[in-house]
Parts: sequence; C-alpha cells; structure tokens
Amino acid sequence: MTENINTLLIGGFSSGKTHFGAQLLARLQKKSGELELREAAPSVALFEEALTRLAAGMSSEHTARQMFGDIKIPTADRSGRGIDLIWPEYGGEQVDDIASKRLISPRWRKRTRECDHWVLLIRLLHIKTEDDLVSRPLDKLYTERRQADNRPKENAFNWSSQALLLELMQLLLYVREQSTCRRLYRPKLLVLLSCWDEMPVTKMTIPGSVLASELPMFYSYLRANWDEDALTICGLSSLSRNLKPDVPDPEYVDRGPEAFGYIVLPDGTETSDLTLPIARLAVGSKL
Ligand SMILES: Nc1nc2c(ncn2[C@@H]2O[C@H](COP(=O)(O)OP(=O)(O)OP(=O)(O)O)[C@@H](O)[C@H]2O)c(=O)[nH]1
Ligand SMILES: [Mg+2]
Repeated sequence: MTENINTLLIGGFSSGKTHFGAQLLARLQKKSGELELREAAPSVALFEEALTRLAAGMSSEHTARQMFGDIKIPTADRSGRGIDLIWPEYGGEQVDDIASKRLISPRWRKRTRECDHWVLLIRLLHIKTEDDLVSRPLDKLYTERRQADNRPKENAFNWSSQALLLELMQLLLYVREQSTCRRLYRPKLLVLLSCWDEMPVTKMTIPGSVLASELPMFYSYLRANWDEDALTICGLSSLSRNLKPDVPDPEYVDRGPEAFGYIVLPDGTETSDLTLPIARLAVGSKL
C-alpha cells in the first residue's frame, strides 16, 4: 500500500529550503537512509539547478519570489512501506508575507488545509532577537525611540521576529480551522533549525534547548500547543559548511555533495541521514 504524504514546508527568505530539497533528493537517490527512492522521480526539474551546482561545489541562487511548485517523490521506508512525498519549492518571501501582511493566497490556503505534516525551517542566525540593555544601551534606545516618534505612525512599530513566527503559525492553524483548545496532534510538526553549522554551538547541544534560549516565547508557544508526540525539534545542516556561489569547494567536487550534510537529533546526537526526520514525520513515530 502506498501513502501520499503531503508536506507543508514552511520557511522564509534564505532559510535553506532549496539546498535541503536538493540534498534530500540526492540522499533518496543514493538509497542509504531510512527513506529511499522506490522508482525514478517523474521530474526533478525544480531542483535541477541546485543539484548541478552542488555537484560542482557551489551554492545556488535565491528562488524567484513568485515560484510555487512541488514534486512527487516515490519513496519507501525500511519496512517496505511506500510513501509518496509531495515536496514543495517556492520563493521564501511568500511565507514572510503571510505574517507581515496578514495575507494568504488561495494556493497557500489549499496547501495548509491539505497537509497534515508540517516542516518548519528556522535559520536562527537570520532571526533578529529583541534589543536589550546589552545589545543596545539605554541612551541609544531612548534617542532612537524619540526619532521614531517623529516618523509617520505606521513606521513606529515593528513586530519582533518571534511574534511574527508565532503569528504565522496561528494564521496557518486558523486557515485550517484548527482549534487549539486541546493540544494538537495534527498537523504533526517538525522544526528544523537550519544552517546549524553556522551556529556557535558545541557537539551534543540539544536543538530544543537552543530554540528555548534563542526564541523563548515561540518555544513556549509550540510546547503549549502541540502534543509532545506530535512535535520534534532537530538541527539541520544540509551542506555542513558555507559554500560560495562562484568559487567551487574542492572537497565537494572530490567527495560529492552526498558526503556532506547532517541532522542533529533531539538528544543532540548527529546523523548523516538527512531522510531520517522526514521518514519519522511521515509515519508518525518519534525520533
Ligand atoms: N552554512 C550553511 N549555509 C547553507 C546551508 N544551507 C543553505 N545554506 C546557504 O543559505 C543560503 C540560502 O539557502 P537556500 O536553500 O537558497 O534558501 P531558501 O530557503 O531556498 O531561500 P529562498 O529561495 O530565498 O526562499 C544559500 O546561500 C545557501 O548556500 C547549510 O546547511 N549551511
Ligand atoms: Mg530557494
């Protein structure tokens, strides 16, 4: 029997969606992980450029803002269960716009309603945290506030990144008409802290603790609203390192992109199997 697992990949501008998609496809093709390709994918055109560039040891371009598509990837897990993964690819501004403009397009509405498996990509180094006395001394804050008071009113207030993330999740749940009176068991939520290699963390760091210390309000929101069995927090490094768009990385060319990339599991251990959290999300079993 084959199941259709429609994944809602949620990630803003430059959160790592395209490189993760390409590396995931390459791992599925290699057939060395928990999930593997059952037969050739009908078309990998959406990730063709990223796959080609990674093979040449270079990163690829930002996805066009209007792009919105998906590919159906026929996979099977270790027990032979057939899982057709529906994996999206789009320009990350679409997600940023949902929360900041309170606008959700019909195709995003449809996806949000249809998908019971959500993957949220958060690139912590790109998330602005609130100012405090250490990051911005009081006299500077005071002057800036006074200047802000003289600006037109609509510019005076900016949502914090945490509040925007929280608003985004609430909006998506609202579109599904999903009540949060009880802790959520559906949609299952996998949070991937992307570009983990660029974080100043040591080995065996627990991804959930990093999220709790960097975005405490958002972490509390997730813990308060999702059932423990339906929420997983992992670290993700699709590339293991920073690649340049114009200078090939010689090690990538020598060893191939499949030799790079890892997942940090909820207990802090690392695995090179990028398919593992997706496989577990699909079958609904905890990591
Ligand atoms: N260090 C490091 N950089 C990464 C990793 N994954 C992606 N990047 C870099 O992060 C940038 C954004 O990655 P993308 O995969 O293009 O992000 P995206 O979410 O598709 O972005 P949009 O197309 O703008 O929506 C690129 O310059 C990548 O080279 C990683 O695991 N580690
Ligand atoms: Mg992209």
